[in-house]
Amino acid sequence: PAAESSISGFEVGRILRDSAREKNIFVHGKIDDQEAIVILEKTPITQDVLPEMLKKSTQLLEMKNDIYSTYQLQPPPYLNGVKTTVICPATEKHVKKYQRQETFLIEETEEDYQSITLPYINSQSFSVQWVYNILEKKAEADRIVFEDPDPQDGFVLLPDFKWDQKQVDDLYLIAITHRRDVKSLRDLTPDHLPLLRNIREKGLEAIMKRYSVPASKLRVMLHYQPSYYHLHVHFITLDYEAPGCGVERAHLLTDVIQNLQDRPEYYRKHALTFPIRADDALLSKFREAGRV
Ligand code: M7G
Repeated sequence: PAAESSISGFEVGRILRDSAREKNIFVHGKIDDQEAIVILEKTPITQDVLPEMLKKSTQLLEMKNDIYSTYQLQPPPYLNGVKTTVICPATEKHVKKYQRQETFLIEETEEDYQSITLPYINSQSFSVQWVYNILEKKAEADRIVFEDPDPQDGFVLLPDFKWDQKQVDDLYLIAITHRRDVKSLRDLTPDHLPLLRNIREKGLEAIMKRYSVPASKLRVMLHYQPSYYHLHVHFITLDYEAPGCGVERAHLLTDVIQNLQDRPEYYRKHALTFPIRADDALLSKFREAGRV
C-alpha cells in the first residue's frame, strides 16, 4: 500500500532515457519532496497468454487496405501490466546511472586499481544495504529461490529486480555471497574457487529445478565494474539481451574459474578493461591521473 501511494504521488521531472524499441522510460522526479527515479517497462507478450489476449481484448480497427489491416488491441488490465521500479530517495549517482551517456573504455592496471579505483569506490560507491537486507532476510525473503547458508562458500539466489518472473524469456537471477569481504572480480584469488564453483553448480541446479532452464541456455557472469561492491553473479537467459549487460562489462563465471586455476594472481595483476560513462567521477579521476 505504501508503494502504491508513492507511485501515484510521483511528480514527473526530467526523462533520463527512453526507448521505443525496449518499451521503457526512465524518469527523474519527486515523491513527497524526495528525489525519485521511476522506471516503467511494458512486459513481453508470451505465447501462453496469447490466445487469451486475442480473445479478451477490445479490438479497434485502424485501417484496412487490400490484404493489410492494423488494429489497436486493448487487453484486459491483468494481461496489460507495466513493470515499475521506484528508487526513492535517489542519489545523484542513481540519476547518472540511468541517464543515457557517451561511454569510454578504460584499461585499468593493478596500480590504477590501487591508486585510483579503490580509493574512489571506498568513498563513493552505492550503498549495499539492500544486499545485507537480502542476506539477513529483512527484504525479499519470500523471493529466495535457493540458499546455501555456509558463511564462507554460501550464497542466496533470487530474482533480480529487473525480472518480473512472469515469463522465462527474460529470466534474470542474481547469486549474492554470504561473505562480505569480496568487493568485486578484482579481489578474487584461488581461495575463492570453492565459492565460485559452488555458486555455479548449485545456482544452475536450482534454476533447472525451478524454471526448467538448463545450463546451456544461461549466461552466468560477473560485471566489472559492478554497480554494487559486494560479490554477486548474474544468471541470465542466453536469448535475452538485458540492458546494461554489454560485452565490455561481462566476465563469464566459467572463464573466471579457469583463469584463477591457471594463474592465481590473474584478477589482482592483470589490466582489466571496462566501460565508463562520460559523467562518472571515476573517469575524471583517471583523467586527473593522466591515464585517459
Ligand atoms: P551490478 O553488475 O552490480 O550492477 O549488478 P548493474 O545494475 O549496473 O548491472 C547488480 C544487480 O543487482 C543488477 O542486475 C540489479 O538489477 C540488481 N539489483 C539492484 N538492486 C538495488 C536490487 C534489489 O534491491 N533487489 C534485487 N533483487 N536486485 C537488485
